[in-house]
Amino acid sequence: MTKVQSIALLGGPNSGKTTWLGAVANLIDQERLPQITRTQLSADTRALDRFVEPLLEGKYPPRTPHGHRAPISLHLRATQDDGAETPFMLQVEDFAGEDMERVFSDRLWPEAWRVWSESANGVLLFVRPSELVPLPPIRPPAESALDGLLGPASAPVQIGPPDPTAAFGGDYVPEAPETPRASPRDAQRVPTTLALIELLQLLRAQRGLATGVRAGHGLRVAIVVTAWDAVQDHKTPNEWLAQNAPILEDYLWSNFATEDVMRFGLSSTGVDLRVNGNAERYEEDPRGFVVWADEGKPRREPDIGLPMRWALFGASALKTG
Ligand SMILES: Nc1nc2c(ncn2[C@@H]2O[C@H](COP(=O)(O)OP(=O)(O)O)[C@@H](O)[C@H]2O)c(=O)[nH]1
Ligand SMILES: [Mg+2]
Repeated sequence: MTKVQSIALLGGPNSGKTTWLGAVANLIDQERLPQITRTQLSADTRALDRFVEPLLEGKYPPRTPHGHRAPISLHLRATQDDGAETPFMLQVEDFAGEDMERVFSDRLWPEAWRVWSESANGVLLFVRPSELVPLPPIRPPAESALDGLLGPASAPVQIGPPDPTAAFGGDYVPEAPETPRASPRDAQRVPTTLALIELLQLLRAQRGLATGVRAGHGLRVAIVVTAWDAVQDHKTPNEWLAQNAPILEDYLWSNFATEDVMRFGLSSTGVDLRVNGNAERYEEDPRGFVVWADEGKPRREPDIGLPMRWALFGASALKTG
């Protein structure tokens, strides 16, 4: 018997995982998700209902309380155009900030991560733009970015005549203002792109792949930029990632075959349900959409299950629609 394929959905807290799962489950139940059906009802069905119910009322599922997060596995089946049926398992895992910090500080992987990382045939990595923790800036931020944070800026120091003591009086100190120092109270969070790269490094290590080797290895990686309905100034997720996650793009380029990597923009709910009037709109038509770049041009489909089918079948999944 062939091994059941497995797709891992990973993302930090608030990256949109629960919303997507709830929306997918809702559409499957209504038989409105192209080519995807459920094969088994399991204990996870109840967990899933908790995500679906708020969506049916046009609300985002409540945040999973800390400490109650548990991995979820769904047994699904994809049916291709030729009728071939592929059963697969969708495994969903939060990577909490503190788990990620331990990975970086102690090189310790949570046991659960090892389990899915060994079996995954494909991964969906969720990134929500408003939750992106950026890399620390290389250059000091522009003065204008510090407005309000540091209080009013001091008057620019003039070099050469006129004599500064004339303008500032006897208290004038001829020194450039000090650069603010990092303090222990500053929030320390692992930058999102580094966390994603680290997860991909784990997947590669499980497969004995050295860094910088671009071998064909049967592992597809979909980077899914969520809440895409809120992204205004980029036409494709490729453009957004190139601008906001260049280090991740470099890493993907040097470690994966191009056909094994795909970028999606995903809106699980199509609109922001928190904006007036949108909840009613969503209740009438609970469809979201997916956007991807097709030879550089944006393509859009209402099929939010597409990233899953791409992870299973690759480019052939994108021909439908
Ligand atoms: N505009 C918009 N916001 C979304 C969408 N999906 C999720 N969100 C927002 O992201 C928040 C966190 O989503 P959630 O699915 O709970 O993230 P999780 O922690 O990864 O499970 C939600 O409460 C929404 O505010 C979407 O498709 N569009
Ligand atoms: Mg969640």
